[in-house]
Amino acid sequence: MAVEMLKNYIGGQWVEGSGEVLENRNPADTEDLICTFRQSTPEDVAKAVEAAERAFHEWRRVPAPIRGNILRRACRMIEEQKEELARIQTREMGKPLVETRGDVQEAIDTGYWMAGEGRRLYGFTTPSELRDKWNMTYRAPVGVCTLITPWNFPTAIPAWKIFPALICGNAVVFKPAEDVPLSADRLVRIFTEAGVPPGVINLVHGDGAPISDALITDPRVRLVSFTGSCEVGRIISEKCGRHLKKHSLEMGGKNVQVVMEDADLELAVDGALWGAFGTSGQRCTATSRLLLQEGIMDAFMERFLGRVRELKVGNGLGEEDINVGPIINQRQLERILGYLEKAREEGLEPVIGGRQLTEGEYAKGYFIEPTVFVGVTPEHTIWREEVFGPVLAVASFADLEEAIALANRTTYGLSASIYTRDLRKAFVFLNEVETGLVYVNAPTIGAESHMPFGGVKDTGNGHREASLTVLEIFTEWKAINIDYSGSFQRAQIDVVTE
Ligand code: UN1
Repeated sequence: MAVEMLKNYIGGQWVEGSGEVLENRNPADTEDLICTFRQSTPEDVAKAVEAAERAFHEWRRVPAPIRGNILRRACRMIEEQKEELARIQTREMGKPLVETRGDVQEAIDTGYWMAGEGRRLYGFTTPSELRDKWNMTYRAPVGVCTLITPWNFPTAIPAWKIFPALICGNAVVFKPAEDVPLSADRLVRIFTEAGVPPGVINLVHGDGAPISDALITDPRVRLVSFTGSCEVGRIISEKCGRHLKKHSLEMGGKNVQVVMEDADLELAVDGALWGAFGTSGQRCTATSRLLLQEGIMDAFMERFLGRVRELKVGNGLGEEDINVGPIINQRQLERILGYLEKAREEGLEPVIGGRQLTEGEYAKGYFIEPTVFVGVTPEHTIWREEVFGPVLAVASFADLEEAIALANRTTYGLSASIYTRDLRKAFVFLNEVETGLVYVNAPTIGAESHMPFGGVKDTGNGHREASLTVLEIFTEWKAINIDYSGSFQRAQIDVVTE
């Protein structure tokens, strides 16, 4: 069967990009060519922005509950196609089916939540200090939004951005990661078939760097929403800053799981295993540091390493019991191997794992063994930098105070978890740890779509996706003042004080 050549979607038309042909291959088996597509050029992006700008003015006038009906239809279609979308994801980016089904489910949950928002989008009314004057507010759309999304959640993260953007009345230019173009294609098809009008959602494929100016600095683009690395986020933020664009960034993490001596160790082992090695550690919420109280260090590590040894690494499309899929691509593989090398240069030796898997079933993919380093300190590179791979740094601590200090010894601030049976310790930790998400007796991954998602410090720039907080990103407050007194009244000046 001929390999499908994906197209961009601009102004309601499927059109080929103008740049070079790129390939989309399965990271578990690089002989599996999934589809091809063309790199978009700045001209392609400009057309998408133009189409979005034109469509925006119609779409923003569609009553929000009606926009909600269209989005609800899209949710139903995603639900119907859940298994197919999950399989596409696994083939494109490798995480096991159990996880890609969860990814699609996260998109469905977000979609229904946001479709319902069409009948809320609450503003507020408030008294005026002047007589016979009414003050009220509402949420207006921002305009054309550029959405730049990563490959690790190929349906969920685009959905986190597209659903709220559309319910609020914005039009979007969607630039998915070049590793997952097929998931993006299928998602956009669903929105169009559900009735999202032409131009309201536009899709441009390819590597972001050559088209970043077109995506970001075009005067018609009002907002950029990005999920990805800090490195790219900074570039985007600089461009947005210079051009005064609203922008929301959701970036890296160096997430910690703390285990106190009083914890349920089995539970904590389950948590660390899933947090560190789920999605092969390729989550911004992945557990990359594990802090163990001294008294349980040995007992915990014995159980934990036993379980790490049992993890099945492989092609997520194969048997259902695969726990750890491949690394997304050659570049990331090399990056992770570079961190392993660096750790060794800095005097660390893995207590388990530490190698690329290249034999047999692994020969055609990008696989790395689940890897654990013990005795890692804040001076080590793997303590400080986000590896985005199946690599866990373990250290011990004496008491809660030290655990909190160590947890906060990072420039990132996304997710943190503590395992303890002591309520007081849990509360002290959740208050003192510098992250946007905190878990008690649960792993650092697994955020729900109706809770604010995002972090502090270098993880973000002050926004929260998901839940109601995402509306702050995709709307602008309009403050309305209606003076029906018929007289000339000045605020602060013509105020009747008694
Ligand atoms: C990400 O890794 O970018 O909390 C998002 C979680 C998922 C989302 C992760 N619900 O791990």
